[in-house]
Amino acid sequence: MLAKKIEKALNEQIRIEAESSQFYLAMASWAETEGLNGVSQFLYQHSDEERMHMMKLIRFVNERGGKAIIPALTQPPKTFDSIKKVFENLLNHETMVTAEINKVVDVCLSEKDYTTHNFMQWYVSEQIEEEALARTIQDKLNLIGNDKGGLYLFDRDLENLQTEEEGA
Ligand code: OFO
Repeated sequence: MLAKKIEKALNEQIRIEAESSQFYLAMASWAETEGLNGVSQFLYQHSDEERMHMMKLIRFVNERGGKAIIPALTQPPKTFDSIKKVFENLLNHETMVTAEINKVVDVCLSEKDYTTHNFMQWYVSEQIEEEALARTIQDKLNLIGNDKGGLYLFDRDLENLQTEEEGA
């Protein structure tokens, strides 16, 4: 049985993953309307991954005798200033998510819930990867600056990345 504190922390994390999914969905849709197909595919997939993160938590809470709460969603931004801004937002968002995951891990330790602590390790590793990827993309965009040709290639690279992953 989950302690109330743990259940609360996990439900908060469910909300955060749902918000992440919505946020990236808004970015993906905006990028698509800007003709950035590679970027939008990347972000659509990222949005799907966040939904999967939320689902894993929902299933865990319910399996452990708690009650998962399906959250209301806030409206994400409708437009973004630039592709650079999109990925800045993404990195900042992931940094915030990492801090939130760490808070859940802290609660697990203080409540001595080693099962949930073990379950949360998947999220700890996932955040390392997500932050690293977001930083790599940020570095690329900094190199490109305002070069339109560079942005074109960047978009194509992200498109190819998706195709490779789908083929893998
Ligand atoms: Fe769920 O990992 Fe990103 O936010």
